[in-house]
Amino acid sequence: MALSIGIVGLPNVGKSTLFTALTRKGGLAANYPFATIDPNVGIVDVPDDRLQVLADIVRPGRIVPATVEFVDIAGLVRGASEGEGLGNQFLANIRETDAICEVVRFFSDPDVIRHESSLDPASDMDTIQTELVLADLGTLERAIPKLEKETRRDKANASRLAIAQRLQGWLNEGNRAADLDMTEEERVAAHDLFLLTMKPILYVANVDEGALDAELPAINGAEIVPISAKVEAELAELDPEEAAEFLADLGLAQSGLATLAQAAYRLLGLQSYFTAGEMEVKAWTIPVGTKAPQAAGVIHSDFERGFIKAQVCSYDDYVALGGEQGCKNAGRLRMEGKEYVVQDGDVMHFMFNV
Ligand SMILES: Nc1nc2c(ncn2[C@@H]2O[C@H](COP(=O)(O)OP(=O)(O)OP(=O)(O)O)[C@@H](O)[C@H]2O)c(=O)[nH]1
Ligand SMILES: [Mg+2]
Repeated sequence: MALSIGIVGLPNVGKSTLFTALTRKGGLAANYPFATIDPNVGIVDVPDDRLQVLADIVRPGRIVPATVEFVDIAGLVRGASEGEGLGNQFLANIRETDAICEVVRFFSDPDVIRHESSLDPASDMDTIQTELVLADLGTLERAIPKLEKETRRDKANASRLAIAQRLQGWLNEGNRAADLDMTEEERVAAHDLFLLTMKPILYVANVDEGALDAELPAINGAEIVPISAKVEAELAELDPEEAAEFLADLGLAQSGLATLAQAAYRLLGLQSYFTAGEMEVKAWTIPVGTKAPQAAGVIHSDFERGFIKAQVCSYDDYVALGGEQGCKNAGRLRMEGKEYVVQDGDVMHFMFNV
């Protein structure tokens, strides 16, 4: 299952421009079929230069990158929870995503009209936070009576009700659900409420072309990734060589989309390991700290259930020693068991028995 990210922001800040650039890029990428489930959902490759390096060694039939699913929705405005603008019904489309990416307008183009509730980045971010919090309060208002009923029927539900009530108080003070002090167990219960402010959030500053290399100060304590949606839209039209040239002209090492995908990985504490064979070289997404059996389970639940051991080569060794045989000859091919914590870039081969 691909990691999924919902895009939010005020109207006219460049959400759809960025989304279109993202998905067009995905459409061009070599092997993953760009799957549009509906017009507002796009699956995008996570750029990772290491895949090509591995492919140059293994010469596989294909390269399969990790993917991220982006969901584009209409702009939120101040008062959306009370039906202003298009209201906030479409927030339902992003309730089940893993994270939220908020696009904030930094570009100056006077031809692009600012929505009346848009002033400057800091206040725009406050507006969106308020609307997300209000949407969550609406969710809780519907969930709590149900949980009360369930608790009357079965006392085992009391803890779920209690965390919902605590969250309600916390959100009423304007806070994000994720910032509430919760036990691991409460977090799991809270997760079932599908609150938007429970999700990790990533801020994208949609900046002017000329401001791409400028350092952005943290706003409201949040790290913010500068991207030009306009540049990304142009890049998405180019073939790879032209795109590289264009990026070089702008003084950039990689596209904003690559930066965005990487930032999402970092935010969510994710990393990749690889499988490399004749058929394919493939990146698999796992949370940092995942042990070998669970990492195997990302490929197939049987791999986890019947896990015996994993043959592991670090990415650096694999590349330096020219592949699996080279690692073996140099004694750098390791056999690891159930407790092995998979490292970013590990080239893995699982042995299992079901
Ligand atoms: N100059 C400039 N214009 C941009 C940039 N990004 C988007 N625009 C323009 O801003 C307008 C709105 O862009 P959209 O991507 O449709 O904005 P949106 O956030 O999806 O808006 P809603 O769907 O209405 O909420 C379009 O005319 C874009 O061409 C940018 O980086 N620079
Ligand atoms: Mg849009």
